[in-house]
Amino acid sequence: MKVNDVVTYAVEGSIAVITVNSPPVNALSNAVRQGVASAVETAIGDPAVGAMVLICEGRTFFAGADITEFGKPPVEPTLRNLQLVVENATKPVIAAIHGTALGGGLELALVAHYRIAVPSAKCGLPEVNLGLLPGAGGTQRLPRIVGVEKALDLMTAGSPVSAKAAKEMGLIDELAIEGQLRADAIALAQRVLDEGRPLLKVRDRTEKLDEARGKPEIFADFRKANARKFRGFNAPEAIIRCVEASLDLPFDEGMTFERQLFNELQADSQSAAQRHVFFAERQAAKVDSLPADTPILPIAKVGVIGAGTMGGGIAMNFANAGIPVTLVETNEDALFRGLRIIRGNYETTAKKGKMKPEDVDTRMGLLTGSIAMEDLADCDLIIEAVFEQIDVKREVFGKLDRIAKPGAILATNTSYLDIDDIAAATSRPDSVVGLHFFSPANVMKLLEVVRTKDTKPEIIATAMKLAKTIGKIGVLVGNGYGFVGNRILAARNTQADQLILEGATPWAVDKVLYDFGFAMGHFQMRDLVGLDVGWNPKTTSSANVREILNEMGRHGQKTKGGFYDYDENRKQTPSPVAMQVIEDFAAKQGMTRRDISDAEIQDRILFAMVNEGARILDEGIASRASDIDIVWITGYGWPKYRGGPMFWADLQGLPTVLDRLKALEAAHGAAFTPSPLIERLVAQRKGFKDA
Ligand code: T1G
Repeated sequence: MKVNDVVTYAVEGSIAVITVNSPPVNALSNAVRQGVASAVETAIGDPAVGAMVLICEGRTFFAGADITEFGKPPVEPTLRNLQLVVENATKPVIAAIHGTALGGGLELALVAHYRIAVPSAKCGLPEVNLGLLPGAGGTQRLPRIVGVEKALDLMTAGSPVSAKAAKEMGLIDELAIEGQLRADAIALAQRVLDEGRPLLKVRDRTEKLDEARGKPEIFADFRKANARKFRGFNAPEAIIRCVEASLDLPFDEGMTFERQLFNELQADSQSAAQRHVFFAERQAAKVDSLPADTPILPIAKVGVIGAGTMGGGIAMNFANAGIPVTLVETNEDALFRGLRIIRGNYETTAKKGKMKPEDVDTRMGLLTGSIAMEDLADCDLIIEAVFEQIDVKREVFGKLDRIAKPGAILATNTSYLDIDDIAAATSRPDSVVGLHFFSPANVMKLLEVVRTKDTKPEIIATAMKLAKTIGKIGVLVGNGYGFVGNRILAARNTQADQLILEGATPWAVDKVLYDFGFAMGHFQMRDLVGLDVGWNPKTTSSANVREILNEMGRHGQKTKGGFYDYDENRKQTPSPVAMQVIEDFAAKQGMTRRDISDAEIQDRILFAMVNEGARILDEGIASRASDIDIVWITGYGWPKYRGGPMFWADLQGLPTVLDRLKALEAAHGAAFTPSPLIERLVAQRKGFKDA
């Protein structure tokens, strides 16, 4: 019978089956919680029922609390009160898991008396990814069922474990046969009844906690081992403190402690930022301007031109997804070198246990080398990753146009060049698109999909779908200088270069960005990428500090010297040589250096980036402020707990941003001339999220 729109109740023999069907992921919304509570109470009151199964239809068991309800007034039964109904049921409750039992979904399964899952299921507590902690008893029950150390790993990693691993650690009791979860769950419920098994409550189990008692080093070692990974994030430390409480406090007091820390995290801007990122990532995959029925073209075979760092990395993405690739180079030496590097990358990954050794040959088997572009004639998609010069790109595309089959997608991996200009070298500009990968291309998640003025809808739709297929986060951007990411990086470059001439040191600038949450500072990143990227020894003229450093052979980390000096372990130290170059160059410019505060460094860099983001939005190069956030979080290491440059600006308040920009414009010129979009939004009392 229907309990409500999303929950049904049926009785098979003496087993009640409570089924939830609330697409897309059976999140524990108000309706789901109300329906399940009502059904459990019905089963308890039904004399024909001896035990009950809680199961979901659709793609997954409950995937967690309903994130869209966060911040709204609680509606009974809250998740915790629903858990009490289940945990105190006088008849056994069996949780039947498929898909991904996550967050509150797994926490609900933990108050059932037994848990069964199909082998393809996964279980996890990913709240840490939202800047939260498992707030429905996960931090108190998980250590009791899998032990303290596994609980710490599971809850701070935020990634799910397989059903097999879950069974091995005691998280679930049985594995069902794939495809017959319902039947196996009913059978388990019947066995629990027939065998008179006890109504096991996880909250009452202490054997796993006892193993950790008197071992404070577990927590000290865990904190030390993860200090770098957790740096700046509030949630992981809160989770560790809750697990410590599970040892030190009686269960109910532990629950109170968990609730207190959960509420603190939920109210914190870090969680708001990380929830923003969760939805922004999913939004970025949607192209509002494309009709839903836009055809997706089949990509059965890919061609990549250029087997260098970028071309090789790009080719790996497709081989990883099982798509055959023809990799073209100009000569055999370059081709074989490129293939050797790819094989080496795979062998390193396999040695780290991140892929099966046999997969190295499987994936290499998908790569065909060639020195003839004619071999790309049957490819559905061809990506060029050749030298970043417009003439070279145009020549390649002109040739491609004559070779590629009708309907093929012609893509360029250019970082800065005008793709309209490249497309004009072909007779099919509407089939040309930018696929801007980030180095290392087989690792970095971000893929800027660049539309030109002519790129046709099916090419855009296909490219966005392809991003997902190869495990990237695709963001559709317009064709403008530096697209989105590099254009904002250029704004940061300008301020950073200016600041070190005016009196700041590169290490002071880097520390401000590191303390803000970036994994590395600006100059450290430039040393890593290489100061000689885009530098031409033939035309260099000591026009700026970077050129001078290059002329001195200081190309960055790879030459053990750039802005920093590097030892054999690549540990960097501030370089007196680089500092002298900066001071001499500033003097030559007639500049008098001054002390510059960290606050000024941060303001000038971050507000210049925000202002550039606003210009990008105003010009339509990005269609959402949140897309810009995703670009900078996934492509450039903007700290996720700060939500991205546009989210961070909204957090400061656009009126404040506008005031600071005006002050900075007065002191430092046009880079800070407020984008008209910011002025409009302030006048309308809106934020970037409304843009
Ligand atoms: N609440 C609301 N909507 C959700 C949701 C959730 N928990 N999870 C996913 N969606 C939506 C998502 O926005 C998208 O919507 C659609 O479902 C498909 O998602 C008390 C407080 C489950 C692995 O963190 O990891 O429980 O765009 O595109 O790639 O301790 O979604 O289609 O309109 O991601 O197949 C904890 C988050 C919550 C799990 C499926 N749970 N979700 O991945 O599809 S906090 C999570 C995921 C909590 C308790 C705490 C993934 C997925 P639309 P999708 P997918």
